[in-house]
Amino acid sequence: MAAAGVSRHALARLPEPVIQTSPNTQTPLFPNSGREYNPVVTLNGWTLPWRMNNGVKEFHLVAEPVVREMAPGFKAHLWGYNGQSPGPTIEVVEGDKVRIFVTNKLPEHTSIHWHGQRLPNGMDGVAGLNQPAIPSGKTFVYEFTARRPGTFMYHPHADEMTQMAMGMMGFWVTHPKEKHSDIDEVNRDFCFLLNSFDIDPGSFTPNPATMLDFNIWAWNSRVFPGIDTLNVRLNDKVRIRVGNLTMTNHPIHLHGHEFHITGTDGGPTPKATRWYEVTTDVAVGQMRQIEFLADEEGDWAFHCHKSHHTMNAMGHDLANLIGVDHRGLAGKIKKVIPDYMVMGERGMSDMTEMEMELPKNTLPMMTGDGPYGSLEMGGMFTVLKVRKDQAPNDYKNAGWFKQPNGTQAFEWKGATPSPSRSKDAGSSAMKRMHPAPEVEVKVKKPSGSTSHNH
Ligand SMILES: [Cu+2]
Repeated sequence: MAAAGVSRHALARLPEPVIQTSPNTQTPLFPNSGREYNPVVTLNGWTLPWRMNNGVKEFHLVAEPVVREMAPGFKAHLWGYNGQSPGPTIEVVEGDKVRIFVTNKLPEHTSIHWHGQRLPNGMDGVAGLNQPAIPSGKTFVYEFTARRPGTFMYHPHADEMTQMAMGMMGFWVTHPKEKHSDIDEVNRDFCFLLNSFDIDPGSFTPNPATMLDFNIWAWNSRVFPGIDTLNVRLNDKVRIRVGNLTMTNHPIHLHGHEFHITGTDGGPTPKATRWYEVTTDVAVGQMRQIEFLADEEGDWAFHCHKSHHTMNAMGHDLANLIGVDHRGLAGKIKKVIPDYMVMGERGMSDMTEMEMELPKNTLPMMTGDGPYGSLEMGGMFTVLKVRKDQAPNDYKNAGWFKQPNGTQAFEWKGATPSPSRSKDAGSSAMKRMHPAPEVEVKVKKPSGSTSHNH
């Protein structure tokens, strides 16, 4: 059994599981036993407390159905650990002996794989390969030593497609036991997982059979405007750790600063191999650690660069009506088909103005008000807030940044001469062999939303 090596004494003293009910970012958990380290801050999450038992750090994870508030007004029925999806972050120190009790309160069997860790083969958590699956109602024990420092995650390796589609995952950080030449000390250390769901507008439970066509793009099972901001002090050294448990890649992009990739789930990157980036792609099953000096004050966007990943649930196959005047049409169609939705003729920002009635428990596709209007964002988007008066270890949101006079884009009130355009650019460089007739591409006429044409 996977419990091999665990004494009956230890099993008899199962630690009380700690359950979290809040989806808010919790203050960092400073260690009150074991070795010292600088704790991480889990975005819209928390770190699991432990107890020491004869020199072993003991944790208790409970796999169970949870209700996760993904943003105010939008709750999802997910599976997770200890009351939340994702589960709590586990933080240990390199060399720590760790014992994790896993209680299965799901309606089906499960297991936990400790992604990226060096450990005995029987602790790797692949059900059927390394251990029998943990049946519903049973508790298994995993024991290993956290052998290398770094950024890791955990997730089931039993009915994976269902269980990850339902939100079962968590973060793991192993802090270095001593100064490490490739691991710098930082002032702020954030972490979160990228996850995705397929939740039909108006419903609560993800479709676990979905393979690629997800419609909710989340960070730690939260979507903008529900994702907390990253609040830092001017000139803080900041680390952000990101893991990808969705089924596609995410180019994560930070505004206003350049960062180094200082580590992956394979360990810290040697300093000589680092170069500056402002976007880093996090592939499926990968983790990336980015680090930068927050030396520019302001509210800086931080998001996935796939533009449909910064949107919330939308009906699929929307008719493209850009350039088509459908004023008055949507209202008439909505009398017949109440949830009729069209892409606006001037782009999708129309839709945020249309104030369409949405099914219950559905967020608008693009939302979130800023100091200057709608941000027209959803999904994988939040803000890095750099402030000179943010106190050390204060993670509170300081509100909107007030740009100093003369440092903000403004409306030009002077004359606007029409731009001169080159009439034959291109044709002089490469002449057409057979002159083609001028063709204008026709836009599709409104024929009803194809997802609702029943
Ligand atoms: Cu993305």
